[in-house]
Parts: sequence; C-alpha cells; structure tokens
Amino acid sequence: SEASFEGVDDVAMAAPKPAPRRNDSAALAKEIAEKLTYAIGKDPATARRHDWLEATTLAVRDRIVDHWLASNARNNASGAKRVCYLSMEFLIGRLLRDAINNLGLSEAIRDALSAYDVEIDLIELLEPDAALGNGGLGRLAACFMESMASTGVPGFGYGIRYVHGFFRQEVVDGQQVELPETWLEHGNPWEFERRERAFEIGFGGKVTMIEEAGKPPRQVWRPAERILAVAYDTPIVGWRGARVNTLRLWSARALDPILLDAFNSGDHIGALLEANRAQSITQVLYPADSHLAGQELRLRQEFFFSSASLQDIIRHHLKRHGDLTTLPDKVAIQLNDTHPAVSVAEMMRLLIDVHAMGWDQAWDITKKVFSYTNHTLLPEALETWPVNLFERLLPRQMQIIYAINAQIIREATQSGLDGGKIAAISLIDEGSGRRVRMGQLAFVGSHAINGVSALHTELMKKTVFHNLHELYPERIQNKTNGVTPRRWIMECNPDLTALVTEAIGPGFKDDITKIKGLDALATDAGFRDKFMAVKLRNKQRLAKTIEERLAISVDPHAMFDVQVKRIHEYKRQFLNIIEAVALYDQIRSHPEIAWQPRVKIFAGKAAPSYANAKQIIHLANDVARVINADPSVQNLLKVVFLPNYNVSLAEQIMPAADLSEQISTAGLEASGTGNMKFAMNGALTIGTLDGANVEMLEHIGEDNIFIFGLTAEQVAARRANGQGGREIIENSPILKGALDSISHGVFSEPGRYSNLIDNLYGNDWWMIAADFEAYWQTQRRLDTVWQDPTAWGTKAVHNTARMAWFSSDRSIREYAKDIWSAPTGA
Ligand code: B1H
Repeated sequence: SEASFEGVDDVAMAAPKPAPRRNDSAALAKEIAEKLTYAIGKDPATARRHDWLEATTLAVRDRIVDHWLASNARNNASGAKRVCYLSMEFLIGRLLRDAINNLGLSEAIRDALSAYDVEIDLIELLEPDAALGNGGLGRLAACFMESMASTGVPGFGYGIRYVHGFFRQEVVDGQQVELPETWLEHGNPWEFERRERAFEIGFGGKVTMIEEAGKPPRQVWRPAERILAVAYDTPIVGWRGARVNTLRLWSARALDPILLDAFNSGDHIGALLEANRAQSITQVLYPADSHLAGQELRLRQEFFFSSASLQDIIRHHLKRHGDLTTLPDKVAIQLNDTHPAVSVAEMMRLLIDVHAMGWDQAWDITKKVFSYTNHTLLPEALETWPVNLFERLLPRQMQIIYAINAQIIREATQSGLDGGKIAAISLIDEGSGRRVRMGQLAFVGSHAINGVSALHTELMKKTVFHNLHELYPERIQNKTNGVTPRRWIMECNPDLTALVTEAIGPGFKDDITKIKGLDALATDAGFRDKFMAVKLRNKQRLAKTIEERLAISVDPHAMFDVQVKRIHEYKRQFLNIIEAVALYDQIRSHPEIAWQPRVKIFAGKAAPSYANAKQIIHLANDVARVINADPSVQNLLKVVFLPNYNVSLAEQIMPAADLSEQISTAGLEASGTGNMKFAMNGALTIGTLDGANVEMLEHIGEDNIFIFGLTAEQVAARRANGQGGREIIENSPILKGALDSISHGVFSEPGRYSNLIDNLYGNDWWMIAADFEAYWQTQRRLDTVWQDPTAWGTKAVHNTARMAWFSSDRSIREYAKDIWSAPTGA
C-alpha cells in the first residue's frame, strides 16, 4: 500500500507505529552496520566505500521518512493550501550532506562512521551529483524546494526523472567534449518508486464532438498514442527536519511493455519498439540554456510532465475535497518559466472535457490556480511552437488555445487596444510561419506573473509583455531570486559557519538575517584576520583540486578571480579572457608596475550546438596553456579552466573566491544566483548593473562592490544606433593589443578566433569593446584594494554580513504571501 504523499491510505491500518529513532552516534553506528548487513548484504570487513555511503544514506533516510510521514499527515489534517512547483529542471546536486546538516546529525554521523574507520567527508564525495537541470533556473528550483521545507510551506515539486542528466564535460586539446551522464548507474537510494501512482498521457489522434440528447455537445480527445507516467518521490528535508516535502519526478513507461502478438509471431525486436519509444521521453535532459531546442521530443516532454502533474493534483483534490470548484483554495501551481505552460490548456481540457465543467468557470479556476515566473528576455530563448506540430501532437489543447486566444482578443478589443497591440498579445505569432507563443499562454492563464529581479521585472513590463501588461496591469510583480544559506553557507563553508557561530552565536542558522551582526566586526582586526584565514584555507583546498585535476600549481595567496556559470556570449566570459590577455601583455611590458598576483578561474559548460560558446572555452584553454607556461609572468598571472562545472564543484569554488565576476551585458542576465553565493561567502563582486547585481549594490553598499560599464538603457540605445566596436578598439591600445595577440596567433594558429574578434569590430552586439575600458580600470582599482589587506578584508566581511536578504527563504515567503496565499510556518 502507498506509504507517503497522502499519508492516509484507503485501507485503515491497525499496525503499530515503529518507535522513533535515536540520534546518538552509538545508535547510528549500530543502524549503519545493520543496513550494511541486511539491506546491502555486505560484511563490514569487506565493504567498499560505496557500500558505506549507501548504508549511511539508508540510515539517514529512515529518519527523514519519519518526518516525511508526519509532514504529510499534518498537511492532510490541516487541509492547508499546497504549493505545486512545476519545473522541467531540478538541479539538486548531492543530497546526503544536506540531509545530515538539516537533521542536525553532522557530528553524530561523523563519530558513528569513525568507529569503522570510515571518513564521512570521503564517502560523501562518491554520491552522484544529480544534474537534472542546466544552470540557474534548475538550481533555483532546488533552492526553492529546500526553502519551502525550511519555511513551512507544504510544497510539492513536479518534474521529470531524466535517466541522463546534464552531460559530463571533458576538455580534450582545449575543447569541450560531451559525455553522457549516468547518475542512476548504481541505483538511487533517495527515491521511492510509486508504481501505483501512474497516469495515462496521450499524444496525437483526433478530437470528436459527442452529442447526447438533452446535454450540451462535448469534445472528446481520442489520442493515437498513450503512455504511462510513473511517479518517483524524493523527500526534501527542511532545516531542523521541521518539514519534509516531496519532489515527485515522472518516468515514462509503455502501457504494454511488450507486444505479445508481435513477440509470438517471431518479431522479438518489434515487440519492444513501442516500449522504447515511450521510454525515450524521459531519457535525457535538453542541454540548451537560454536558447530553444525546438524539437518534437522536447514538446512531448513538456506535455508529459505537465499532464501527469495536473492529473495527480486533480486526483488528490477530488479525493480530499470532492469538488473541483474549491481547487484554487487548496492548490497553487507555479510554472517555472514556460516549459510547463501547456498546463494552462491541459488544465482547461481536464476541467471541461473530463470533469464536465463549463468554460467560464474552468477559466476562472485556471487563472486563480496558476502563476508564472519568467526567467529570460532573450528572444532566442522565448518558447514558441509551430502550430502544425502542436495540432498534430496535442489537437485538443490546440483547439483550447484558439478559444482562449479568441477570448483574450475580445477583452483587448473591448478595452480599446488597437490592431498592432492586439497582434502583439495574440497567443499565435503570425509572423514567420504560425507559432504558438508559450509566454503569452502562461501569462493569460495566470493571476500573477513575476520576474526574478527588480530590473528584469521592469524590463519585462517594457519589452516582451508590454502590451499584456497594459491590458492586465495588476498581474506583473517582482520576486527577486535567492539561494539557500544551508547549502551555500553552512554546508559548503563549514569553517566560515564555525567562525560566525563563535563570533555572534548560532542564531543565524535559524534566522539568516542575524548574520548582519558581523557588520560591526568588519573593522575588528582580530575577527577580520580569522575571516581571511578561513578564506585562505578554502583557497588552499581549491588549489589542491586544481593541482590534482589539471597539474597547474597556483599560489593560494594570489587573488582568486572567478567566473563560473554557463558559457554564453551575453555573460561575456570573452571580456574576462581579453582582460587576461591584456594583463599578460602589460605585465610583460611594464615590469616596473606593482602588479598583484591573480589566478583567473573559469568553469562552465557550453550548449553542444552553440559554436561561439565552444570557441570561448577553446580560447580560455589556449590562453591558459600559454600564460601558465610563460616564466616571465609565473607568479603574477595564472589562468585555469576547471572542467565539468556542476553543483558539487560550485560548493568548492564559492567559498574559495576573492573576486566574483558578474559581468553580463546589462539588461540580459535576468537575475543571476551565483553572484549571491559568492558574496555570501565573502567574495567581492566586479559586475555590471544587471539582474540582481543592482539589488546587491543596494544591500552591500557602493564601497563594497565594484560596478562598471553601460547600463541597460545605454546598451539598448547603442544597439538601436547600430554603434559597432571598431572606433573604440582603434582608440584603445590595450584592447587593440590584446585582440591582436589573439588574432596573430600568440595562443593558437592565427585566425582560429577571427569570428569572435570580427564580431567586436563589427556590431559589438554584446558591448565587449564598449565596456572594455571601464572593466580594465575597475580591475586595476581592485588591484589597489587587494594591496591593502585591511581594506579588502573589511569589504569581504561586509559582503557576508549584508547578503541575508538574498536567502531563498525570503523569496519563498514573498511568493507564499503575494502569489500563493499559502501558509508559512515562520
Ligand atoms: C535562465 C533559462 C533557461 N533563464 C531555457 N532562462 C532553457 C531557458 O532548457 N531551456 O530551454 C533552460 C533555461 N535559465 C536563468 O534563470 C537566468 O539566465 C538567470 O539570470 C537566473 O538567475 C536564473 C534563475 O532565475
């Protein structure tokens, strides 16, 4: 029978509850040994580290399950509103340390394992890094899941159980090579398969009208293809185990695993084809960050998990409350970008066709239930689907979209919008082949639409959703992103956590705003020294990783200048590399200047089809090879490209950075979240007035952050005027010199990067030439501050002290209050 999610099964169980578990190290040691013996079937004498990891995970998991069942029982008893977070991506990373930390078991587990001579720090590293996401959007969903559990929101994540997550990156001859990711290879002890929780998902086929005497005619969709979505549940533990929420991921399966007729007639392979086709839907994550994949399989994935999630939500609601008219009082559904936007049409179909509701009531309920978060304004990332494809794959949903569109256009006409504006809000783009605009669909089907930083939200109102905002001016609001301080301070930076505890007490662990207490210690030399000593130890650990992985030795006393994120032209890793080249030239031609030793660290993956991004990786590696081998700059400049950036590597890098590079072309980075992780861990930021950097400036204060470059408005103006880079380059000897070294083959054969360079001389679309001088000057100002450890240390402490607002607990409380009307515990 089903043990979770509902809490109560249909059959009343009389079985006694197991006794609560003890959390002392002796009890844990005994249980870990029991798991090793009876769940894994190994003798402690011969067990491998992997076996210890699994045994420890299972012992910790038992404690989570106790809290999980209790949380679900509480949800059911209170009937409180539930929040369903629909996301194509959950970049959760490793879960063991998170679980142990949030349950307060860190010391007990360490002691328990040391009884067997097993080091928790070593076995933790063997856990696969669950990479069911591309970057910031997926990691935000993971931080939000943790914060919902920590702030007492009854949250349910819904997504896809990809067999292959985000690809593994290797660098071969300086170039990115993509390898399949296989996180499920050794099984997954965190998930619970719920075989009984399965829903049918249809594709294709026809819609027929059914007329029965005395009843209004109704549409019935008869799909040509039907597959099953099966649930896998992962418990997500909040801080102090107060609440455990559920991440429910769907896996695709064929209705008939094998076609018996075909099998019996000798077609053994053909008998399996259908099953393979069904399973392919959840095989692999699309690795496109901020640009559109546009393939049919992707649309199938989107509909597959949307429909399964909505059917699950409706089933649960009917079972609990009997009647769908109360759905908006009991459920809020957040659409994480437009990837689940087809949910708007699918909800209408389920309410009208399956549950016999009238259109107006169904539409009213739909709008009350849904809300939508936009994460990008980049035109190449805004989802649209060809009407033909949509119609073929989802014929009934397409009909509904047309009907919604007709209604919206009626409302627009009545409110006096003119023809041009109406074309702009239409759900159908009539421009280049007819396409369904998913952003418009998500917008009109939601009562609240949010951007992810103040600047981004304002730009949304002015650009993509300008006309919809005019029609529905009360709908757009801002919810600035945040990151969870449990993972991004406590777990990744234990030395800092211990120091902060020693300095201001442990209260900040329960209420991160208390970390503000450090501000007064920024001018305390004793504290500052300890703070910078923690930083140095973290840098020494990262230096060791760099040595082990790349055989490059870096000096932990040099400034660690770090840019880690997806590789994209708008994020401008190219600008950073050009600065490295310019610095290389200047160090050699001006030995009389007191250059400050720097290590430039890069990491990030390029979408496999994104040629320019791959070139940027190649260039970073070419430049690194030459500079690192040149004795004339040895201790003043090193360049490092760390392969396979993922959540676990980020956990090592964030605490070890002195300088955080957040240098996107202004107006293009919706928020950024790495910017927050760095600053919380005491890195200073060099950045543009973009995304959440703008708000970081307000919180940290202008003395403690280094802002440069064109503003979003200036970028828009330069683009409109078509101003290119040639004149700027020709007037800037330092920039010109750096570009010439790259083109003339100092780092590679000449011409390898002529495409990237020509773009700067031509339209300079990403404003790299336009911003170079300001960037260079700001970097040199940073050199001056670095020369003065007191000044640097003071600013670093202010950064950690003033970043509490960027906790995802704050973001979640705002969503709960302003969008979901859902309860929070605290
Ligand atoms: C962000 C994406 C994204 N914005 C399409 N958009 C994708 C778009 O697979 N796809 O098709 C995947 C991802 N990701 C990021 O979201 C923004 O660039 C960041 O600025 C922001 O911090 C993050 C979270 O809001």
